[in-house]
Amino acid sequence: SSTSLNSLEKYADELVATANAMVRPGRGLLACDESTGTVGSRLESIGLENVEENRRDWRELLFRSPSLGDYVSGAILFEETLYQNAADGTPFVDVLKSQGVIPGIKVDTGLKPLVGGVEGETWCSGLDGLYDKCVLHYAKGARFAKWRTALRIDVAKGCPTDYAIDEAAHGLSRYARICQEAGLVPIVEPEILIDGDHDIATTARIQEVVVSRTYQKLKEVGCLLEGTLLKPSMTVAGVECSDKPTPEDVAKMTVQTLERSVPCSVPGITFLSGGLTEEDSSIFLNAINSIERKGPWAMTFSFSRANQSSALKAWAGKKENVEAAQKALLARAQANSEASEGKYVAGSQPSDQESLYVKNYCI
Ligand code: 5MM
Repeated sequence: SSTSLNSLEKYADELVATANAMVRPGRGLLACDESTGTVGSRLESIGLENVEENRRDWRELLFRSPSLGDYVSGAILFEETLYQNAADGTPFVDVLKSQGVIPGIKVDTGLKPLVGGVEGETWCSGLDGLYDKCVLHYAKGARFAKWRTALRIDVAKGCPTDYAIDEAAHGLSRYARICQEAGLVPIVEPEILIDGDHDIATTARIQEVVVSRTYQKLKEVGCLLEGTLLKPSMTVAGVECSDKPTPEDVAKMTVQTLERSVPCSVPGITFLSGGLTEEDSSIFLNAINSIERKGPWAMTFSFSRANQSSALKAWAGKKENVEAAQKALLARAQANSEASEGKYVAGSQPSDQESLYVKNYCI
């Protein structure tokens, strides 16, 4: 490989400009980088077969939503989608660019069992050949990348183990540095799964360690933090915890956790939705942006399920429903855009109230 370890200067200005453009006011990210299996279960839920044409039609519906760029600055794509064309032959990259949406690419190759950890712990794969793939993705038009690693909380079993946290931080830092060498802004995603009955204070305590360790490693490998983004989970209680925090509790604990662990050189924090409902995701994001804080970063959305769920149902795989589905997507995109500025009025946009929680969302 032609990787040079000292070539960050080549892309430094561009990385910083891209990262800042992605979190400019009122904008967030549409995560639609479901791997083939995951998008397949979404399509199957509306009675469609998991074939390339259906995956293309679904993504085309999303990308052609009128004025998507008013709310969305970037779309995270699976590799198939980055290199795919719309039905009329227009490359998806061009469809997105014409909407003012920056194409991005999921470059991790999935979670694997962490041998030596506690049963159920995982590590994130994808470093092999990563630099050369990033060079190709950049040439195709991608300007940022994503790598999701997931940690579970199970206090009785000692999870996450130190080993799992170290491995997560190590993988994220190596990925981030490699992406920057190739001109892609790395989105650093250490997800804390919501599975479990732990309280919000436990999540906060563990997340603070995970995020702090991640930045320690990012600094060790010489990442340009101004050209990175963080994609964390919001600091919530486990899904089975009987003590449900209010949106104000979530906002307070999320901001406190991130203020204790994220350097101020990072331009933005783009939250995942992690199984929260569409409306809760927007309400929590709005609360986060409504309280006083010291942290200087933009705090916005990078939701997958909480951006797409009602749109998918409205579509139901039928041509005549495309417009209704696009309206549903734009409703949530607008809600989340408003929430990113602390201006969302709960219930002012339609949502499906269904739980989007998927047990053990890490395989
Ligand atoms: C869209 O799903 C992404 C890829 O997952 P798979 O490789 O398992 O298909 C996932 O990384 C997603 O971007 C994040 O989990 C955020 O999505 P949510 O639904 O939690 O907002």
